[in-house]
Amino acid sequence: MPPKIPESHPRYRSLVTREKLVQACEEGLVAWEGLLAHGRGETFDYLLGERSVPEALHAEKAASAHLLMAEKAAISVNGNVAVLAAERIRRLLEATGAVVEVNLFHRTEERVRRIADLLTSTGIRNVLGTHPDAAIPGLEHDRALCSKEGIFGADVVLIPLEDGDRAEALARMGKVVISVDLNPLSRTSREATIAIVDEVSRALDNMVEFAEELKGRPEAIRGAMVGYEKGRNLAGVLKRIWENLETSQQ
Ligand code: PTJ
Repeated sequence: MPPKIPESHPRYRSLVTREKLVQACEEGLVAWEGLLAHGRGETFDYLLGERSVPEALHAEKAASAHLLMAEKAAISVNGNVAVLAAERIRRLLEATGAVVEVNLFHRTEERVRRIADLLTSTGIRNVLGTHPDAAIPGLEHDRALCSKEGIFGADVVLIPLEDGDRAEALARMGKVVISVDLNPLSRTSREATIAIVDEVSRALDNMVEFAEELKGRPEAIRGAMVGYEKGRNLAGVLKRIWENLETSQQ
């Protein structure tokens, strides 16, 4: 058993999240590399003040609008996302009508099955990814594997905590690619159509709220879609980081 973290610790939530991921690694749900990815994410979250900045909310609203307007939307889930936000994924699926697919960078059949089981345990039906029948063109290796019914056939894909290479390959397929990545400089953020720079749990909570607010309101949906401009949005995020660093020196 890991040592119990006292609730009085000022970084209690962050420490509990770390413990959760370490334990999930030991149980074979999260890849060990997922811990490195989490550490990188935490750094950027510090720099952003550990909150959903206005640019993130703007991108999240646009993303929810795209998910609602999609002919077929798919949400890609990896080890980190399943452990941090399985329940939120379920709520977003219900709010948008998207499908979910387990899609791993460090793919093993065992881990795909465990993650699918975790998603199913939240009440999600039809978790895709356990029987891939297609491959993302231009990617070597098992990380290209996906399902026709899910990511391969979707016109809009949500890819939280994605590798840049795969984000680029999905964009090349002509899909609307929505990333969630705390690093505004990552290749994933650069390659996505909509780049959400926010912590994944907060981002999904906000997206559920926006989807519920926008549902059945085509004018508002269109407004959210056209009101987003990625370059301007990412520049705003970087400016905010810069300003936070400057004020922390005072
Ligand atoms: O489960 P697998 O095998 O599919 O592997 C998943 C990881 C995340 C290990 C894999 O996709 C990977 O190596 O990703 P990268 O290339 O390290 O990118 C992950 C990105 O997510 C980094 O840019 C981090 O800043 C960001 N990130 C990490 N934790 C969070 C995050 N963004 C939002 N919320 C987080 N909690």
